[in-house]
Amino acid sequence: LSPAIAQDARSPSAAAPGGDIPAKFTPPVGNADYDKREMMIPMRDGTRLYTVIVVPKGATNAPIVLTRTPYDAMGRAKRSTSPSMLSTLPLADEGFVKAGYIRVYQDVRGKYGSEGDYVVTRPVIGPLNRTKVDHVTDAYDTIDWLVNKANLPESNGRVGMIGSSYEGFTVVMALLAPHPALKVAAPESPMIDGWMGDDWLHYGAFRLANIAWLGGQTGYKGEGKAPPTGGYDDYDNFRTIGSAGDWAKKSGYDQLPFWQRMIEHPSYDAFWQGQALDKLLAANPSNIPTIWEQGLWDQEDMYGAITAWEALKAKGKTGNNFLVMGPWRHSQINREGRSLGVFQWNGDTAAQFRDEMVLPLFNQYLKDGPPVALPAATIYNTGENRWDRFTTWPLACQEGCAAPLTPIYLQDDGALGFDKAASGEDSYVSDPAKPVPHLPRPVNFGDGRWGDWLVSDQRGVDGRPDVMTYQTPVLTRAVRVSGAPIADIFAKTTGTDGDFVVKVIDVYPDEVATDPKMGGYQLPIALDIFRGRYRDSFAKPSPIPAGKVQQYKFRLPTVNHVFQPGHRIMVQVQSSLFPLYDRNPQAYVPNIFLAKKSDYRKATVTIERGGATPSRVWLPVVPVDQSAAMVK
Ligand code: PG9
Repeated sequence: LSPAIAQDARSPSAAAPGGDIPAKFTPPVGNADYDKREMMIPMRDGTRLYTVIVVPKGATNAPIVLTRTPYDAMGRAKRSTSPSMLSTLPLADEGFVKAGYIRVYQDVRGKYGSEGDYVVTRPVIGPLNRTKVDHVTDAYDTIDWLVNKANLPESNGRVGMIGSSYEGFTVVMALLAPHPALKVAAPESPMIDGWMGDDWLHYGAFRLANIAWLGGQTGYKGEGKAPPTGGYDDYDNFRTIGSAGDWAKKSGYDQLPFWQRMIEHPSYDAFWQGQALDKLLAANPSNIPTIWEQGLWDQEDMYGAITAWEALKAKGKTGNNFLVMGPWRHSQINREGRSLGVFQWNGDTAAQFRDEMVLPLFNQYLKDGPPVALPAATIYNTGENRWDRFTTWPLACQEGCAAPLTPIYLQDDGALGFDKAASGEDSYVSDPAKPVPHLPRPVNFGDGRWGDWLVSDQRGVDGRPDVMTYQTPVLTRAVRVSGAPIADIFAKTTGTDGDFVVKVIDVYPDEVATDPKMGGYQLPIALDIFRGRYRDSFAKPSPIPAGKVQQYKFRLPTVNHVFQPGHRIMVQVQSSLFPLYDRNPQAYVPNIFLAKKSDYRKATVTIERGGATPSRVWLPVVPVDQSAAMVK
């Protein structure tokens, strides 16, 4: 140690008091072509929300695009540290940047830089939200501040909102009582109904895959961080522990208020109904031009966008209410859309959505750009690998469409066909100790397969004794399906509760010359799960009478697909899909979240075929040539 340094602690050579990390470090961005402002925008209750406003240098009269997020506004607005606005903002913003927009990201209350209390998908003010603020008021107050020239002189006073998933949910909330300056909206895979089919449950079956999200979101104030979890194989982690409630207890999640609220409401009661945004939209339909986006293989929010679009359509909103469904996983719309799993699409379909649909619509309403001729529904044709632009959608449905649904029946010896069999049954043992995995084991929710799992090859489970497989002969002509199939299963069980998983699958030819590894691939085009206790009422579950045939009828996700000649149509039926969904104990208990280990029982499930109880899937079969229903 040099004596001179040792003597004088204030020498520039000595470490500074407080250490080497300064409280604030802001390297100059050089000749940036933008100005990034961090603001605390006051809401009506005095709470201030952290907002990042990125303004192109020299902007005047520029429109604003707003995203409200629980996922770190600062991080969302920072793809890289660069003097270029294009490189700084995320890929999905490139079109807006090139068109001269002001881009705004805001932390929702209680998250990251924002003040206030965070409430998971905070419900609208009312019985489920006793405060005086919600995302409707926060969006309103934010827009009011942004269009005030004193705050943001560069703006033209017009705002569009965009965002995916939770960020899509905040867009939809803003539509319930919109600020007059909100001129256009793009909810992308928005969370609309957490019980029916988005994020938390599907027709009453709980999605274990989402449980860690809650820890990351609500375990700690401000910045999110996921609490520690257990072993690698989530199949074993969840199977050995018992119910979702047991897992939550072991992981400390029983301390989390949203978890406590959720397990009090396993059924579709006022808690879930009061938050269902399709219902709230139908009661408060807005006139704001809205483009709804959803992935055809969205593994998180498969239900919301199309249901909300349908709810508005039923209220007469047609000229300003647009649906786009692409060949995407959840939120893929923010990234590249050239492929999903092993499937390659016709170019970057996500960029096509952003550049050819969203941007022109935003330009029209925010910049007086030329009017855009968006069709009512733009849906990727996953069998012919191209976009279809429909003047009306769906092409076939139960009531009120140009074509009815066509039943395809489960037949003898694993056959599937348009003729009803005389009679017959198929039985399998559904054993909660050996549930059917949703992906080949080991399954770790963070192993990188989550995003693509809905297009995974179902041969992974085909052939298991507890998976019933039915398929048509090789098709000699193409079969087009355009709409939402409906599963309609008649079954009895030795248990008093049970789940039904139904999949509609496109089976590739045994040999695919252009891509040999695709030979025999079983591509699910629509699948979902239904919890049997809800067969008569979603709000009031009831035990299944053991040994008595019951009907399980539920809508499957929307498809726009052509089964090509040489392919087959397949339907699979099974009683678990694990660990994605929690297991049904198969013995009726009041609350499956709280089932005890001893409640889980094997059950023999018998699927009925033919006669008065013909298990079938109602398919939206229509002629292959639909050019008359399409915009060129
Ligand atoms: N699917 C996520 C989510 C949304 C809302 C509630 C819970 C989870 C998301 O991607 O934001």
